Amino acid sequence: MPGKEGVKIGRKKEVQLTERKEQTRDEKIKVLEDEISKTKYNKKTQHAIGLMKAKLAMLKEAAERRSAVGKAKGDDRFTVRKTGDGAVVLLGFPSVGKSTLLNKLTNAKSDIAAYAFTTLSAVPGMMHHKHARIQIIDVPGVVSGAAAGRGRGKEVLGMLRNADLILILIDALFPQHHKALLQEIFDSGIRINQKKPDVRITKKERGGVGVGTTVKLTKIDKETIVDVAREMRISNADILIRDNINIDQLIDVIEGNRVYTKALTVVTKIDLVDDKMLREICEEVKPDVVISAEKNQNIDELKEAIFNKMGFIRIFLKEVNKHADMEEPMIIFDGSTIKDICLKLHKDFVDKFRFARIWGKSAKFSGQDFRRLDKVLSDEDILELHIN
Ligand SMILES: Nc1nc2c(ncn2[C@@H]2O[C@H](COP(=O)(O)OP(=O)(O)OP(=O)(O)O)[C@@H](O)[C@H]2O)c(=O)[nH]1
Ligand SMILES: [Mg+2]
Repeated sequence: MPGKEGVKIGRKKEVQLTERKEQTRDEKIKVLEDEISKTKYNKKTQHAIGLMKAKLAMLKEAAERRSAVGKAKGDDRFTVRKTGDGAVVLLGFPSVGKSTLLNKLTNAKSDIAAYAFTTLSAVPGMMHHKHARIQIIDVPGVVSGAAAGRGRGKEVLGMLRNADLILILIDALFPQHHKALLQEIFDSGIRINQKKPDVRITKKERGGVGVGTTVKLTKIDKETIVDVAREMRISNADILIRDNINIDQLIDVIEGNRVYTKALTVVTKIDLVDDKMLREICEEVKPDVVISAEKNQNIDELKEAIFNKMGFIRIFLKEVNKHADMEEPMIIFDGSTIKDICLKLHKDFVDKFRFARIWGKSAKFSGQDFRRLDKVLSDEDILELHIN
């Protein structure tokens, strides 16, 4: 039957064509990446770099959309219920010592072995430090190309999106892994230790792209902003910029799905190197803490660093006509409001809230009344909630 044959040939061709299209996209990405890394950034090259980065972002987004098609979502092994005052994810190459560290920081018992990919799912444990309960989550190791889907890369990097803090673990014997890990984090749309840039884009029907600024822009000029926006299919919009942003930050804002998370860099297995080597590694990696989980070196320092980086404040709760409980503070993120405390105590408290009385830095005088749930609290405030 000639008809059927025709369909068959047609399909084959179609497959070949898609493969070819795939290749050309990858090739284009490679060419752009090479070109960007070769081009030195200055006032003259800024516009060209901006356009290349915008093109690259669009190509990567298209590749991402393609690879997401038909992928099973919501793998149970990577679903961890968030509990405690904050969550930390341990990120590193296979065998860097993630599970060994989890077991040292918490009461968890994650499998440890000398071969790669021992851990195959997300394993949570609870760390207790200075009244805070911090959830630590061990995950499988990632490798280069994780963000593009290698190994369980997508699932692991996806977990980072919900973390309050990422621990970037580098094996003392492989400091070169640091750069590769940072690249994977960046490629999965996570920005570490960066403030979300204050840029507002309001799309409109016509009139082209208008740029307004409240600060002096020194890293990108208006022409580049307009052309990067156009390249990323924004042809009519008002862009209001309140931070001295660079090209990457502009692209982040236009793409929109970025996550801004804190991170600490930790060198592991320092018992395997001598002092001189360790100094060289620190020079290269600039870690926040260096540890040996196996030899119990600097584990308390790491706990302290995690606690500090989380940016917690302590709130002492007081019942009406009683003294405040100054022994056990509530631990909550800096910038939290009365509402956040209510939510943490009981879900009904928000609806039943009448007012709160505060002693401490947030109050102008001792025992000041606040009727607004969005009142921001300070470290060591004493809070008396009046609930219906
Ligand atoms: N010398 C030394 N070895 C360590 C240290 N921490 C872990 N190891 C060893 O390194 C190997 C891997 O440790 P794991 O904790 O399983 O590493 P992991 O990062 O969880 O590995 P995956 O789950 O496979 O990604 C084991 O043989 C551990 O005993 C350390 O501080 N010093
Ligand atoms: Mg492990």
